[in-house]
Amino acid sequence: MSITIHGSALSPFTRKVTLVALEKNIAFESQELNPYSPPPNFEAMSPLKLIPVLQDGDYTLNDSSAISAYLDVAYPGIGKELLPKDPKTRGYVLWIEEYADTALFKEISEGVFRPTFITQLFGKRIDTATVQDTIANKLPVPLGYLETQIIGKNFFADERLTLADIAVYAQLANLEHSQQVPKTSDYPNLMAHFGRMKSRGPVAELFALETQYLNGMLAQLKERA
Ligand SMILES: N[C@@H](CCC(=O)N[C@@H](CS)C(=O)NCC(=O)O)C(=O)O
Repeated sequence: MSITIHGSALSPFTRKVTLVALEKNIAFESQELNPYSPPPNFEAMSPLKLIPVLQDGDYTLNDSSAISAYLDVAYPGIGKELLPKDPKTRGYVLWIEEYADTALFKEISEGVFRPTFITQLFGKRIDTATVQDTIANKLPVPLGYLETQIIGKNFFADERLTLADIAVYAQLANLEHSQQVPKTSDYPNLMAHFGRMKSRGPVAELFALETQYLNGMLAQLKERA
């Protein structure tokens, strides 16, 4: 079977499933799919017209949470289990994943990443006012909540890497690409967790590739200007 992850390097949900595959040592290839200039068959492939999309042989699956859960059980022997079996721990991991996918994604994507980069793709200027308002007034809410959840722990659950850690990192990485990493003094435990995630081999390698992709995109925009 060959596995393909269709998505885009700077999409946090693509990053989440890519890291799940990397951390579990599952062989896969990445296929660039830009949802803003999609292929003609995109809706058939992704009914919500969102990335990522997983292709495992003739099996197609949408949604990063569904894909992560699928990979965790479809390839059990290969790497570590990212969704714990204990019901309460598993429930908590899924909650933190959902919180990151919803609350962090909303503020980071709409309030920081899009106004910084996606606007430029559409020929508009960086929307500094939105970025500043998000950083000062909106982002502190989810960051503050996650800080309370990681105090005194190395990982969100089970004293080991789970999907919760990957999901939170996957969103926070776009703050780093936007050069808007929160101050360590404001969120010491969450930022320490972010630092530990960044120092993992697969995470660091992927971040380097993402940076290359972003630099290429910015160089193209400069040429166009
Ligand atoms: N719940 C979905 C969310 C996926 C999502 O929002 N993907 C974004 C990219 S990060 C997208 O495809 N956006 C395209 C659009 O909004 O048109 C998941 O977890 O996969």
